[in-house]
Amino acid sequence: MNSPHPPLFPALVAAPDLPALRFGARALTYAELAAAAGSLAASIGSARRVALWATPTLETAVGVVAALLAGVPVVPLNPKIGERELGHIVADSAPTAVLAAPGDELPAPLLALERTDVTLTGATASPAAPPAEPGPESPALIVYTSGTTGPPKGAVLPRRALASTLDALEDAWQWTSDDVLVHGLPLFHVHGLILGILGPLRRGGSVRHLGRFSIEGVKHELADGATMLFGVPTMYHRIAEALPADPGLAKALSGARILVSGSAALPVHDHERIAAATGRRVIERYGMTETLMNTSVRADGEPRAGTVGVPLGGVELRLVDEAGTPTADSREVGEIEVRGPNLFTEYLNRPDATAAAFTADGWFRTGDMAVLDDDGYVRIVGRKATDLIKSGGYKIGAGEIENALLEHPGVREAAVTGEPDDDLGERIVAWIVPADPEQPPTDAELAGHVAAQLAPHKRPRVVHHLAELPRNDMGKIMKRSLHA
Ligand code: MCA
Ligand code: AMP
Repeated sequence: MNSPHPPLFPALVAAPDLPALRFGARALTYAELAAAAGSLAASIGSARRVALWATPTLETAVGVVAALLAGVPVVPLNPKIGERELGHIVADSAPTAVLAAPGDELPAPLLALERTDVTLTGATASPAAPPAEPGPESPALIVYTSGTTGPPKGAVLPRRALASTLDALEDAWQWTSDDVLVHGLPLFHVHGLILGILGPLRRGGSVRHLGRFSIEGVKHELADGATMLFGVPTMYHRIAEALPADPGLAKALSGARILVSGSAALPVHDHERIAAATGRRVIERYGMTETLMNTSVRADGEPRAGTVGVPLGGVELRLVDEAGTPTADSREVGEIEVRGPNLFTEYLNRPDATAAAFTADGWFRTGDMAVLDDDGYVRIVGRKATDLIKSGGYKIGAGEIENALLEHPGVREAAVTGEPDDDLGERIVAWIVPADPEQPPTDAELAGHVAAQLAPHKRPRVVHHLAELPRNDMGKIMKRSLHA
């Protein structure tokens, strides 16, 4: 049957012999991927929604492609997720099945779901005719993202958003089927999964995933034919630190076609150290789970450290003041609002939050504060909500950590803030009033508690003990005075 909609991944049929995916020693061509994902798609086709145990493996890539082929919305899960956060996501997204690699041990909340193993064997047979392509508005992925308060919300991303963002990046980065991407990003967020796996597959190029980020891995792959590198600022910071003692790393980076950083701001100092050692300029792009990519420095444009470039094709961007009125002078700080085909549809089961996120005429309120250079380059200068922390490129809500800390029997009161960190951008700091000042919980115990309930990257790195939290007359915690 001919589908009225163009396929998300034309290369599955058009480029059977080309390499598609490589994770360590294991790799798939497009034909092998089409066969593995095609047969999995046939077996999950009747599912309403599937969860995906998103380990950094070939199986995760096959699982997400299969779900997209089948037109079944997929919810990627952090394999280090804690109990409370997993319970919330499973209850909220109500998947009917879970995809995992054979042998993966799944935690309790997933055991009640029908399990489908993602296998790669027998993947050399020629693919069956792919199912009809679902319509552009049908949901492709549901990606959970933190807010200032409450548990994470599921951003529903339609196929149209994936296609439009990846095609806008094709244009901005001159991204082609000849490109070979290397990265070691986690596969349960937009950056690693949508840009880092689905991006190369949409172009008909290939990706080599490192399993986990390492400088050695980056160096090896860039010296061995990889043309592009994606990373969060923490990764580029570690590269900048390693460069002086590692001429091989400088050489490998200088041979890359394009080095891209995103998920948080890359400090100008790291930009400069990398440029000085390699002669290459890292370019930044700016996105969000809800909006996919909004802006980027273009491959054919002027790289400008400290900026995230210009709006991508199809994306409208404006700055507004506190009243929501577009600023008259773009050199004044305003909140970034965006509109375009790259946007999500809604927060799952949260019409209230969805309504609050958009203006009446469809602009999405990003919460990011910026100014524009005279030629339209966007400079992000901060964030509206102080209760959102970006650590290692992960967005983390202070409220969810406070709630988890308050559940610990040794904690009477808790406040969470972010403070500058050279490596992580920001580190999570917990301020607690112990239930028993004589026997306060240890820092390691509190970090372990948060890691087990939420996720390891949400654990506090520093814990301060106070006799009481500073509060105003209304009883509200005055977080600004904590660091003082
Ligand atoms: C330490 N660990 C613990 C504990 N303490 N585990 C459990 N309980 C504890 N108490 C473990 C960690 O799990 C980890 O295990 C190891 O110790 C070290 O962890 P950590 O120090 O936290 O981090 P790291 O390994 O040094 O990671 C830095 C990183 C990482 C690699 C940069 O933060 C990262 O991958 N960031 C990427 C975030 C990202 O992709 N964001 C995109 C979302 P083990 O060693 O086993 O791992 S933003 C997005 O998508 C938007 C659209 C955008 O614009 O991109
Ligand atoms: P997330 O919700 O995890 O998708 O994170 C989205 C947020 O990351 C944005 O709202 C920005 O605050 C931040 N972000 C992403 N890319 C950049 C960048 N290149 N520079 C500064 N902040 C960024």
